[in-house]
Amino acid sequence: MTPTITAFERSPDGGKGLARDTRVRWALEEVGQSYNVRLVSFQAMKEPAHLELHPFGQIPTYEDGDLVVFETGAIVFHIAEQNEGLLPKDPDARARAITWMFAALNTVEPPILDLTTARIIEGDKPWAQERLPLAMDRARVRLGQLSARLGDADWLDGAFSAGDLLMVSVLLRFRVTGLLDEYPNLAAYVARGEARPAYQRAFAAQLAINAPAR
Ligand code: GTB
Repeated sequence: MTPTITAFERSPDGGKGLARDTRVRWALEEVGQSYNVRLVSFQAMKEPAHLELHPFGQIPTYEDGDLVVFETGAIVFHIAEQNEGLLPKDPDARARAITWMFAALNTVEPPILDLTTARIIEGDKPWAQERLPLAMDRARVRLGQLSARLGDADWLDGAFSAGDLLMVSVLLRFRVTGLLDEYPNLAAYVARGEARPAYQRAFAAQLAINAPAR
């Protein structure tokens, strides 16, 4: 059966690919799985029909027959488990790739979320100017550690995996802050991810929906 994912009816980023449906599209493209997209408005996301799929009223969701999965980590993991190409077969290499999936979402994504809160959501608060440099420095610590581990390797642990897919997706959100440019190997790593044909197809698909009207 062809799975259906949900995405913003119109993403606030205007098609930069930063909303989280892009990483799910990318995973589906990597494994060659076609998919349908159901677009939801901010209002519809909070209504009972969508809350039945996603208890927190967010996108993306993934439906395949009776199965409903939410949380991008779980969705990408499910896609990787059901198909070849995103997780190594060797059990130890597979465990390490899954470790990088968790690291991307649990250790590297939180500082960018914190930074987004400081820059945008609470950017007009009186304390914002004091808080921002602290959030930037916390992000630098994580990026520095990741940069040291990646070194001059192409991917985090051998061949490209779901761990890289999630890590690149998370790092892309740092680009607007300028922080990525401070770590040339991370900037090159992200560029390698973006150059993958599967990423390009995923990006184009979300852009087709979200590009601002001329
Ligand atoms: N942990 C969940 C996951 O990984 O699936 C987080 C899901 C999530 O935050 N979804 C967001 C959402 O539905 C969309 S992606 N938000 C609506 C709500 O909570 O009411 C977050 C996002 C939104 C916009 C941009 N942007 O404009 O750049 C980037 C990322």
